[in-house]
Amino acid sequence: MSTLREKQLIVLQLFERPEPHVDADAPERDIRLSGLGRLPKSVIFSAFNSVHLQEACELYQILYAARDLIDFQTLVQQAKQFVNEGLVMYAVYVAVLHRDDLVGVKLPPYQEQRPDLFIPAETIFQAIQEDKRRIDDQPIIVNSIETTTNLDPEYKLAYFREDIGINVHHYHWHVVYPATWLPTIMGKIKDRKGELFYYMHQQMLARYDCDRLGLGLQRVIPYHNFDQKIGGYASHLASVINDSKIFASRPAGLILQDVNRDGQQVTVEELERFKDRLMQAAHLGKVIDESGKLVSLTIETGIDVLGALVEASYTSLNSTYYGTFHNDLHDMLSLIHDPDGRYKQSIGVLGTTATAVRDPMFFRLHRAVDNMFVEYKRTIPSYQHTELDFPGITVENVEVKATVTNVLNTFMTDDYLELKHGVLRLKGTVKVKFQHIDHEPFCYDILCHNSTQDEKTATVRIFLAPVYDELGHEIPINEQRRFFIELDKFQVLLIPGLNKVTRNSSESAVTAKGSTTHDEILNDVESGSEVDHSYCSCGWPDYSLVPRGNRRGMDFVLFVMLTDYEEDCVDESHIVPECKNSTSYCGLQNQKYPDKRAMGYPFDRSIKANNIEKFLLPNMKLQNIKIQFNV
Ligand code: CUO
Repeated sequence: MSTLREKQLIVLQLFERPEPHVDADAPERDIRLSGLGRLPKSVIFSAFNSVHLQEACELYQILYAARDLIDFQTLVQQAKQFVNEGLVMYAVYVAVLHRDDLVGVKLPPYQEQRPDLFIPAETIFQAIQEDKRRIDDQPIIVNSIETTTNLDPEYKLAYFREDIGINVHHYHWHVVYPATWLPTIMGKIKDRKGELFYYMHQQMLARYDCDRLGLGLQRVIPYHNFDQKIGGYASHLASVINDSKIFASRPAGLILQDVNRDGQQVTVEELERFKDRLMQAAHLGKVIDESGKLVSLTIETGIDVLGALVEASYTSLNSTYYGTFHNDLHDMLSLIHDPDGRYKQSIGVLGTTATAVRDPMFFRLHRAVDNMFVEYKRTIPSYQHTELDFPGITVENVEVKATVTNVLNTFMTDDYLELKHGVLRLKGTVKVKFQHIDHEPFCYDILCHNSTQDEKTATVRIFLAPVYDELGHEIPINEQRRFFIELDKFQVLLIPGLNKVTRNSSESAVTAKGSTTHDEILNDVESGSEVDHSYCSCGWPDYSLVPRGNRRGMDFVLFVMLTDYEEDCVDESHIVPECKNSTSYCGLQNQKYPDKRAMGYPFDRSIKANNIEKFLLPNMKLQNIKIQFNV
């Protein structure tokens, strides 16, 4: 039985790049791997392409089922010789995250493994050149370049779309929740996976739209007219492991085309049909399953079923009839520049989960998808008072404590990414210097009163939304509810009488607390310290917890609500989770989602009140705050 330290070393070794074997000394192939190696090594692996996904699914199932770590290691080494490298890496990430014998082992940060998916090729190639020319082992620093000019208004949002932490979060989310996950084969549930697909992406959109308003831009326009010309984007990325294939850029003005290349066939007409069928399911609250039977979307599980249908995941009730709408849309948009492959162009960034968020079309695509879920939620009755109140509990006051009370400051800060551990095969340390958004630390002070005779455990739910729209008008409540971003959710024990609850921004249940670098993992291993804390790499970056705001100080409303934990808790709440990062957006590994309420509650359903003040009950409170961006 290996120690955690030994396992950690094994996992790090899995990611080392092998020298290619010449035929003479090619290793024997394990019979379990026969049939794999279908995707050519030169092709960029896409976790939205159904052909790629099927092969990746077969591989991670084999790796997950490996007898022990030696067997696992041998299979990975063999697979690396003849299977597409990006596909192997994805399968290894999925298998490591889920194998019972690797609980507590850290995965090397993906951005260090694949810096070429996060840093422009110009910078990557400069790093490679400077490393080649090095005369000593001193660290080399290179500066990341900008990918757009301000001739494109979308340039203003590049700091968000091209943020490394946000893209890594998105990659990991799709590794934790693979579209191809089959609980029957893997033996583990992915609780409310379809609902989380809806909610996590909805929150990304809400955060993006908050920042758009702050920058004086219109909120995202859904992409549902497929005959419409779309905007352009150039990522400047190249996939080093696929012969440095360039991720195709997209000039403005292209229109969606039928795709027919590399074993992939999807037509725009089909996509329209799937869209209409999905909308019909959302409106009627009924889905036709594979056997032709009508299945009702219930209040408890309807959104989960619809999420699986729209993505579409392998647990879709009927992918023959409803297609794989969302994945196909990623796929088709990523090939819009060369839909039949005549120019041998690679995909654009929308085709991979690590790069898709960079493209403004990611948000337009997902806004269209989100609208399907909103249409469905509109058919569900608004929450009754009894579903919102917490008798005996009153929130008296809420304040955000920072340098100035109820004012939050944001700013850009420098950061560095180490390139030497990943696929670039560098001789020494080369770091890319880049910038990301950040905010000052803050805490919430919540004063609440428990007028009952008993102690009560409350779930504290904290959300934030902008007050004014693009034109400076107050945002109507049923539009504003789509802007509400979740900042935190936690439990607190309230004694009878007055209670003061203080919570730090760094404790947020939506964020990951900064990823552990490859060097830090190595240090742990070398210093002999057992890595005893569990790890999960999914999670919104802590530095991006609050919106950017604007220079004048942008008006937001903070919403705090206390609900009865006895009604929120799930049966398994007493189990100590293996991985507790960002539970709101990532769930708990191998356990039920730790909140019985609908994701996004209480803003997931239409609100009858005319404005947010009228929606309030005694267990809720608002606080106006400003977010000021400092240059
Ligand atoms: Cu995450 Cu479309 O599902 O990018």
